[in-house]
Amino acid sequence: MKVAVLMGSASDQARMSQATELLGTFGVEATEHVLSAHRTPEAVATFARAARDDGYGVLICGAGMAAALPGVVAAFTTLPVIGVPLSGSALAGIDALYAIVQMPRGVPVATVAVDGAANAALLAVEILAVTDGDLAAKLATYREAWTAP
Ligand code: RP5
Repeated sequence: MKVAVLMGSASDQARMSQATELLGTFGVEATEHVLSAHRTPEAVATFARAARDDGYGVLICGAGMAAALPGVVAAFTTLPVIGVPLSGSALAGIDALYAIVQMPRGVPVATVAVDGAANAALLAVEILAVTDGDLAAKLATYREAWTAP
């Protein structure tokens, strides 16, 4: 299954591409999309509604400031959505963190750290690895190398 890496602006790309690159090292196909909850809401809905049928297993959404993108995407799909709050605003990402992490009951978004795109990728791999033994083995190897003293 593929992973989609969505972001609210092209200005988010440098930080969100960390997720795309990390997914690639695990052999997970990842596609990047600039889609905005406030500038292109119809396109966001269209993408999210079709994502399961299009072969996606997890959707990673990075956004800064009011950061509605992850929640809006989650409203249109029951695929797991991982939100990445992005810094760069006058409030240094606290605004995006609060917006993304405080989803009301019923429509969850799993939230990682501010600028935590790499962990979003690892969490996506962990989700896909629940039903993919090869991927689980790669994760075990990665974790072993990462935590080696
Ligand atoms: C959000 O507003 C984007 O995710 C970005 O982090 C922030 C600023 O967007 P631009 O002004 O670069 O378009 O929608």
